[in-house]
Amino acid sequence: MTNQEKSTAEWQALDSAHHVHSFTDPKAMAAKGTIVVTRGEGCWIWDSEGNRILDGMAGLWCVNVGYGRRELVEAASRQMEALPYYSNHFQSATPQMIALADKLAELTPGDLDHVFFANSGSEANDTVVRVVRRYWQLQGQPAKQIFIGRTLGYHGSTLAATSLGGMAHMHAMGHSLLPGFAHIPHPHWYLSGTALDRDAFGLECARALEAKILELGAENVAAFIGEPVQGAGGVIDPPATYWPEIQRICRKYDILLVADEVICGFGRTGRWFGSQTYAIQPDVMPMAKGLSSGYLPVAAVAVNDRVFAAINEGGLIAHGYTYSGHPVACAVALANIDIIEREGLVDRVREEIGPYFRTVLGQLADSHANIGELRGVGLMAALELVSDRAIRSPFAAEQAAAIAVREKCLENGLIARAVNQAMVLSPALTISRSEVDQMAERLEKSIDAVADRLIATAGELGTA
Ligand code: PXG
Repeated sequence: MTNQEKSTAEWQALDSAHHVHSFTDPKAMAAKGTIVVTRGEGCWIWDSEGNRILDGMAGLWCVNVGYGRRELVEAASRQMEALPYYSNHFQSATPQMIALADKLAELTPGDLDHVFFANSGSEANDTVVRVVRRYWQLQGQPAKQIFIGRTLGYHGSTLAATSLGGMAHMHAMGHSLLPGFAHIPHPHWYLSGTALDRDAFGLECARALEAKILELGAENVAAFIGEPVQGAGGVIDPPATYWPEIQRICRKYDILLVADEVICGFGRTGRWFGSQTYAIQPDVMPMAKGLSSGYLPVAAVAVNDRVFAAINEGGLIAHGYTYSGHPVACAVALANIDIIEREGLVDRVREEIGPYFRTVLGQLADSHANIGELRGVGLMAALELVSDRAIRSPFAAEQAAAIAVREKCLENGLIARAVNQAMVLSPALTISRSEVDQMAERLEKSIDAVADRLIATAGELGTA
């Protein structure tokens, strides 16, 4: 029997015996078994039972050009034949890594013209910590080491990336918050319950950065890091006033600004980078995911002339990964960027499918009593589930409303993400209008199925 011929039950038994899943509660999963995904085409995946499922998350916010792209398979195969591996350590390079660095210098805004390679967003963010601290060391300011991030920020799962992020449950696992990392509140207007309007709230949140810098001493602060739109935190799109004020404060106190583009990059927000959507000019920009549309692991950190000039003068760069700039991954990333350019996917998100996506989800949000807010930009959105939208009351936490909706979505042939009490969608940039319609229909049906039950339970529990 070949591997492909195993039954779902056999896969699931082997899975629970030997495979430790990421971001999964093993006991919660064991009861029903993992979903075994076997094939993908466009915005659709198939499971081992033959079910065809609409992937509303483009994998994990990454398959920007959709599944099943022949060009990417061919780019990988050509490169594997010519040269499957060579490194960029010790003064060597391959044409693919040089060409990709050049292309990223062209696409990124301003003078972010110098690129380090890594293999994941987490590694890219570890690189950020080492490179930024090195920069200040070379500037004769070695005390500038602290990074300021945000609550609900997500920057990856290595120790440094976990510390940059503001996920309390991740900090709690195995003492993972390192010294030298601080956090300010995230700018979530709707759930903050603030009496301020969005713009005033945006300024208030940004000024928390100034207060934190003054508390820690600017002479000790290396950088502020933020996702242009917080993705894993629940698609927290900041008020228009937020980023300009953050930028002003970083400049005033000479703090480097790091824009984590791992989710927002490569068209997701309707520009090549979220920094362009929000008019941010970062000094350092980590990116991954959409860089290769997830076909192979590859990540990059672009730094500006100022940071590079110091590093360039500083002697040996004592940093790097065996697979930094892997030639097959770089060849695939180049072919992927070529598809995004050729098919005009960034403009499509900004001008056509992004507005359509938001209109359709907006109609759902307006008409549904259990949706309090639609938020997002481009092709990323969250719908906040509420038991009573007049008073913005969430469902009781123990009901895990969003997880129940997510499971119902899967039964209804849709992958959606549940974040706290929000349903999150982030489909491939190639999604068609009719697929957007199907996504909204399946989501609505799933919310309806769950909300009736939850409200009844809430009544019994006496919670609103
Ligand atoms: N930065 C950001 C902004 C991310 O979203 C990373 C860094 C880390 O990338 P790697 O490649 O190391 O995973 C991410 C990853 C979720 C979810 O809950 C989001 C991510 C990963 C896993 C789950 O939606 N983003």
